[in-house]
Amino acid sequence: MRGVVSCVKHGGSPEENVYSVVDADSGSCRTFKSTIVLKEGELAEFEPEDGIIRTAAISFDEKIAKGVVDGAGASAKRHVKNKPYKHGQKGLDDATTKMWPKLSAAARLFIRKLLLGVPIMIRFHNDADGSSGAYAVYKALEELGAKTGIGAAGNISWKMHRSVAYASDDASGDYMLSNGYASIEKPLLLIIDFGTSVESNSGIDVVSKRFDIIWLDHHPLEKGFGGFSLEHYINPWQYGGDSNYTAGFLACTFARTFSGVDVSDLAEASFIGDYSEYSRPTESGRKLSMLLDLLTSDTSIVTGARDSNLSPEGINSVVIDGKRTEELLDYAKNKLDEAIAAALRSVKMQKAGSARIFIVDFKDVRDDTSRYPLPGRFASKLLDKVAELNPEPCVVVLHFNRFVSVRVDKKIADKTNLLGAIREMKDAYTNVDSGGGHMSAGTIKLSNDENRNEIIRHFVNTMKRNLEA
Ligand SMILES: [Mn+2]
Repeated sequence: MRGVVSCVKHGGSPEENVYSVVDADSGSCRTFKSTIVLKEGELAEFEPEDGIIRTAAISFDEKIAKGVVDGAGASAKRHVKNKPYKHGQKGLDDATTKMWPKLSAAARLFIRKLLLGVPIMIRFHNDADGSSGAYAVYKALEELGAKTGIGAAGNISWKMHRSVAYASDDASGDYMLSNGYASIEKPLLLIIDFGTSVESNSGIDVVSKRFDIIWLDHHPLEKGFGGFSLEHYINPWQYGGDSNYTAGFLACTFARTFSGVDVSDLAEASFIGDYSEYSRPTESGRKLSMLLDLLTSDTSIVTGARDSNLSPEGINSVVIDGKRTEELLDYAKNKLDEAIAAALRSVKMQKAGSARIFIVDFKDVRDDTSRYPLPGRFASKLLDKVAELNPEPCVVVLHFNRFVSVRVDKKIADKTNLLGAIREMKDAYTNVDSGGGHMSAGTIKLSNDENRNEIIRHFVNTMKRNLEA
């Protein structure tokens, strides 16, 4: 049979190369080893049932190569649904309908890359929201593969991302990874649930020519962010929605453009994880959210190693094991209860107009032997707790080494103007080097901690001034 080499994954030596070959007649993509060295775009003869290419009439036929790419494009189109998915909540569905042309265009690109065996890199934020989105895409791909065989030869890599910015280091890593491949089309980068901070601009600069990029996000639109100029940048804020339309839900919707897989629990897990007003908690959604929160905080539970990468496959291995899941949920609950009790013992409170600001040093909360809970997400849970105990609207400021995490009761989010206060700190101090987030959740990161206490004091006073105005 005859096919076009669509992607070469370079091994340590040429014999270890893995070739993705698209059958010129059927359009299906498979991987082969080869006894001769081939280049992307070349025609190869191969035996259908053999995993090795031995005889290859190597040539380059532009017409056949173009036919293969066009065929993948046409096939991708057939796999993407025209009719917008409906969740049954107006705010969500209105935004989904407006976004659908963008989402389905992105999905057509995604499926085409998949059909061609071109490298796909998927980065997702390491929280319940980002990981539920990645897991939904994973499940959709599994279903698509089982039904059609598409993606079996996929060069897909997953990377859990521990920050809200796509820094130039991250981009260099992706760039280097892509150097391990040669393909007839650009590789694809899919980003799920990163922020819109300008700190990502340098990373975007590094990869924007090298990759086609699909960027699914739901953070407020920050001025100067370079991601907006990407062709496949999709954010509900641009379509009448807001942060309550979670990135996890957006990725679930993206997955639904080409798959009928049931990801409703994952959508709910993302709503719970990001405190979305669209949350209609179910028992299974609640459990999944807590489990994803735990696994993305402490990867050693899945991989055995701290700070290691976590893939949706790893998440899936736990989710399908009911007994292990229950044990882990108990463990998470105990850890969280201990941390809340410790925080309530050490918290400092300040009055700010009719609101209250609670300041906590995370060192008093969790020891360093464990990764769970992580400070940012713990700040959200602590806000829930202090809101339960206080009739006044509350703000939580939690600091941990060079990080300051803030959570604000939604009722006073406008008045607190958290994002404005963060910007003020950036302007006032040279060592405040990243920060941002949502109106009711944000983080400041310091490049060094020489004037840490002064910055925290100034920051709290700024929010206090806003609240008292
Ligand atoms: Mn999110």
